[in-house]
Amino acid sequence: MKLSVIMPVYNEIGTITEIVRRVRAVPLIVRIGYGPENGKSVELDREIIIVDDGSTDGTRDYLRTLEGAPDVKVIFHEHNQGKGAAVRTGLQNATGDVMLIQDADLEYDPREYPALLQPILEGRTQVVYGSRFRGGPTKAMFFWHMVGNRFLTLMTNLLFNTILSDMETCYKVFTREVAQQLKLKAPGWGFDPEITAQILKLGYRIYEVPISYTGREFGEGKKISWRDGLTVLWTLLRCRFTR
Ligand SMILES: Nc1nc2c(ncn2[C@@H]2O[C@H](COP(=O)(O)OP(=O)(O)OP(=O)(O)O)[C@@H](O)[C@H]2O)c(=O)[nH]1
Ligand SMILES: [Mg+2]
Repeated sequence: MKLSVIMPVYNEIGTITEIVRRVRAVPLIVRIGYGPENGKSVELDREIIIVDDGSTDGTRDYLRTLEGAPDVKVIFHEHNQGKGAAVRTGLQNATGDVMLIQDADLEYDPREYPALLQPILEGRTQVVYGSRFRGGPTKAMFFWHMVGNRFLTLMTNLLFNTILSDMETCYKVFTREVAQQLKLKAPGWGFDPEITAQILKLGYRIYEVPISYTGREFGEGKKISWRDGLTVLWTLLRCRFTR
């Protein structure tokens, strides 16, 4: 069984080397099942699909040094298109049985992959989201970001009759079967609401696993702003009320 880590990257020269190191370093050993010795361990193969979204800060030079590595596939977008477009390119090139989205900053911790994979490998679900709001250790960040996050997740729950705690999380993990049914088109920040809406409309229930979160400061490259929240809200409504 193989995991495809899909990594969208745009101007992340400060973190790209370290995140690639961390993704490569984490053992993909997952404990599953009950049984006499508390189940068995399954080890997954991995491929890392890195999609550079038109970076201009030197990220591309580093990524070129990875070309030819057996575990990494690097794809370069000619121009910046947005996270959604980068993830879509990644999914088109992924060959794994399970897909996992990994941002190229250091806000999320790859050591949590086994916990995220376990419900899928045990056959309990086809989709897992890592939630920053289910009791994991998290760095306390900005008040208004929390309000925005809660509001957008609440809207998702209202529109699609579910009880997610973190729709906007980067850690979205799903099987190839789910990936093949997605028809993603939002190029930018519409990615998270669009994929969530499509998954829920297909009838899948999302399984949430608590994760840690080490948010970065604006000085460290944080780019999200309140305007992006409007894109998310609009995407939720579009996906709910159109086909
Ligand atoms: N901001 C931005 N990120 C992109 C784009 N294309 C790909 N990405 C990548 O998408 C991932 C998410 O972007 P982030 O800027 O970290 O988004 P976020 O975590 O919601 O917000 P901040 O970390 O607060 O900026 C990162 O790996 C980016 O490098 C793009 O056009 N703009
Ligand atoms: Mg980030």
